[in-house]
Amino acid sequence: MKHFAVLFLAVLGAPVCLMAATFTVTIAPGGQLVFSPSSQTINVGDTVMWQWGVGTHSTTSGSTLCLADDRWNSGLQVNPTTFSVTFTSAGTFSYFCMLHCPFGMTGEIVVQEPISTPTPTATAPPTTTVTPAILPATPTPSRPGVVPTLSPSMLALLGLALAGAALFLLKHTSAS
Ligand SMILES: [Cu+2]
Repeated sequence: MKHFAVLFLAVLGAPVCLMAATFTVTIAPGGQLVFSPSSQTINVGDTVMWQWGVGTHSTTSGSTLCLADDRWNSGLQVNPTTFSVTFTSAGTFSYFCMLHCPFGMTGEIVVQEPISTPTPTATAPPTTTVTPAILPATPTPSRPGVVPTLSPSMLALLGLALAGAALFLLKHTSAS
């Protein structure tokens, strides 16, 4: 669905701002000491929303050795609680539950660079197109006899007309 939207935007040539998505991770569904899913892959700019299930838990960023790294920490919460983090850089971010990390209650968020970021090709320098005004116009033949577009019959007609005009002028100049 998201990809269709992105494609649609790309086709339209609209400025590509990837539509951020929100992924839900359930904390201890049914009271199990797990994050579900334990590994969630998202794109940069997406948001993960943790939703508390059964029991008291936290989502606390840090290594699987249960050491917090202070990227985020919901603190201990119970249902109904949600806690959201928007990821603005790529990487793999581990986290755990403060209470149950020793029981293996850990998870990770894998943040990828968006796969299809069409680089805007419209920014190609438009200065490469030479403005036609600067170009010297193709010289038009100034001699009337060599106009190549006239067919021989047209030339004959023109000759006749010229001859007529000459005769006409000759007649009038001699009459005066
Ligand atoms: Cu817990």
